[in-house]
Amino acid sequence: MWQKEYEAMDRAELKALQSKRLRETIERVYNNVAPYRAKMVEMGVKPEHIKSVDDLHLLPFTCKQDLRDNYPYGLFATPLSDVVRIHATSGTTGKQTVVGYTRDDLKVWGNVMARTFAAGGVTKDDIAHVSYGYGLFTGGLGAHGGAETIGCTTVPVSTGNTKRQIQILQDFGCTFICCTPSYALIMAETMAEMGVDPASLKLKVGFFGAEPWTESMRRDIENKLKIQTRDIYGLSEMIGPGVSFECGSHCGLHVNEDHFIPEIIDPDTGEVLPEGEQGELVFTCVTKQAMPLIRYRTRDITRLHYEKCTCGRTLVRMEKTVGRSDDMLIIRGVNVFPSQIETVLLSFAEVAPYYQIVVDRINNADKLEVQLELGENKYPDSVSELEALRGSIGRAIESAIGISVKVTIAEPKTLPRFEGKAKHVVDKRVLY
Ligand code: DLL
Repeated sequence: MWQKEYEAMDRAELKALQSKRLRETIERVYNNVAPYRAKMVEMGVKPEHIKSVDDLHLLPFTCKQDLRDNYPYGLFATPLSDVVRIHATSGTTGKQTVVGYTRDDLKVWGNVMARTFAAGGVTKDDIAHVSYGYGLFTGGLGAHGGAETIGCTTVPVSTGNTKRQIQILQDFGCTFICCTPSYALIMAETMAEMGVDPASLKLKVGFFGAEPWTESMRRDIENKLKIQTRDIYGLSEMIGPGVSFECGSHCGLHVNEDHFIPEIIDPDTGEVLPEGEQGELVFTCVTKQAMPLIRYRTRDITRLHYEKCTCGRTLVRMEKTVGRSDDMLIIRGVNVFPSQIETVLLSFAEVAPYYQIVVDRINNADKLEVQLELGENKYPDSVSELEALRGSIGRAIESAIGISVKVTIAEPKTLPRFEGKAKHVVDKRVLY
């Protein structure tokens, strides 16, 4: 599944291919996606102005807000009857960011994920253990599609029940694993508790992503699980996992540029930055049928390197991302915006506008706590009433963001007050 004809393509030929695909995509979105046509008309850009990738800067940006404004299907470029799959991820409010795939899009997805796995040495004789969540999140089904495209025996384990996962690893003889890097560490810890020696497993390599992780976490996972590791990056708005992947040289993640054209911009001005500079990563989909996004602002901060890699690939390499230019938190692989929590809190008449969102990583698992105060005269008289209120706030937050939360009702006037910009998020996680 190493697709040399694309992965090691001469860069001039790659540019010609990207330019052709870009022209076709712009023509399609202009004709089929009203919000894009409106933006282009407003900027005075017509499809015929876009001759090559050098003209990308003429096109409008897309951001999460555009997906929200056109919720759920307003940015689709094909009729819904051609869309065979929907995925979704949290948006900045309670509304999800919805993405769609045609049958061909799923084929492309399977293909880019197959490249990802092949770069880690996977062949059809391997057995995949997929512990990314299956469902609206793209991790589970994305990895699943790639493993099946290669022809691997694919085990759709999904998340949770770590002891059972380890039993499956042992009994089914899985040779590679796909999950978040923090879950890999939880697995290692659980194996130690269960007295399972990782070296006795058939696992050879793991494909970890969906959240930031560092080189020291990599060493830790490799030592504890006795496997090789590969970083995999992606986002639902592009396709899911499969946007970029690491090869054995470990010198950045190769972007599947024949499908996703990257740019680096200054997050404040939107100006395209010169090669090698650090800034916000922006992608344009040039093969997506159902929902081809143009110049999508990922908010992820990184830089790009165009020199050929020692592995032979010519695909550009992006460095591990160093953070985000917005306030999105990634908790246990799930995207959470503080504003989602705030919206829930504000819907309770008893809650005062003083609250803190505390994120920590305890034994490699992300923990989320919301500390709040109640308004004056709003503290109930009985403990049972207080507990009932705490319970309903917790359930409301959980149903808004999809992950569990500990709610703490603090004593009156004990949470910090801010004179300037309020700082509601305390992220104590140390990525070592
Ligand atoms: O997290 C897709 C994915 C699933 C990637 C499984 C890799 C593995 P979203 O839920 O839309 O999609 O979140 C996208 O997650 O903009 C980054 O901020 C972050 N992210 C994803 N992969 C990495 C990574 C999936 N390898 C957002 N390193 C992105 C750092 C990552 N951050």
